[in-house]
Amino acid sequence: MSDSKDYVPPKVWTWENQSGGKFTNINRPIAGATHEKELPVGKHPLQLYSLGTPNGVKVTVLLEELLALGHEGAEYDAFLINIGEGDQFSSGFVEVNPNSKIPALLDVSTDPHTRVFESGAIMVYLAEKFGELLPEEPSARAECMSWLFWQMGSAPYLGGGFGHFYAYAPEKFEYAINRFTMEVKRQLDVLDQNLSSRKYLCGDTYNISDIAVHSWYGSLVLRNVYEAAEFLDVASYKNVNRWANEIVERPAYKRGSRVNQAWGPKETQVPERHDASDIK
Ligand SMILES: N[C@@H](CCC(=O)N[C@@H](CS)C(=O)NCC(=O)O)C(=O)O
Repeated sequence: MSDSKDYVPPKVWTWENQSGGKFTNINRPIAGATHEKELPVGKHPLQLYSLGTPNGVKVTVLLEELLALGHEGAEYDAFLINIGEGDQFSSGFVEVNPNSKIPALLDVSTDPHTRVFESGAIMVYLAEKFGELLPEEPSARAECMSWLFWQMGSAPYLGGGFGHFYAYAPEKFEYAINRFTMEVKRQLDVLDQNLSSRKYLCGDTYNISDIAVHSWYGSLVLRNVYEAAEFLDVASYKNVNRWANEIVERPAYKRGSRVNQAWGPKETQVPERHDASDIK
């Protein structure tokens, strides 16, 4: 890799000289499976193949909310997909998600089975299947969908942009860090202004958009993600902090946010979930 200030892009990019930076070993410019391997299937209606990252946690928190609401059909097996080891490129995983990213869901209670990929699509699928946490009235539904899609469109600037260049890139590029810091602080301000007059993102009622946005921006303000709490001055977003602190007190959040976690203190990890008692 040449020094960034001397780099002149070639006429046609080729897959070589990729070095440094976290995730370099799993990045590839081609889609599809790298190896043959079936996915395991458990005993419950819903089979989740995931990892406890913000995109994964959205789904496990929603599933725990649905179970808390009494929906037995939301019982799930959560299998661990180790993206650092390339599990997302197995033939079985690619059948459920051709995009090779967690989370991926297989609903085996339908005939034929239903595959769903993209965390936002999984959330809408589950909310519609159980008639929960997604308003039916058209304008309330539009507001919920707007914040859900806001999260899906915004978080890549936070994770893939800010987080990547602030925490993971092999060098600190001032231009990239400035560009993405500007955008992430603007996003935090969008949320903060919205939450200045609303208890939850859409008003008085908690819904899937809160779960989705919380997994990224709630964690960012509460958990020193990317060790950037001071750099981003996250404490100054008072309304986001108030909302985020309230959500982490929900029992379903406490349960779901631990599923598919294979790091942190051993006693809180729940790498796989096949029964409610797996989350102590
Ligand atoms: N837009 C997708 C993003 C999913 C995503 O980026 N997942 C990451 C982990 S958070 C992943 O599986 N990365 C593996 C890879 O890039 O190979 C979603 O929301 O489901």
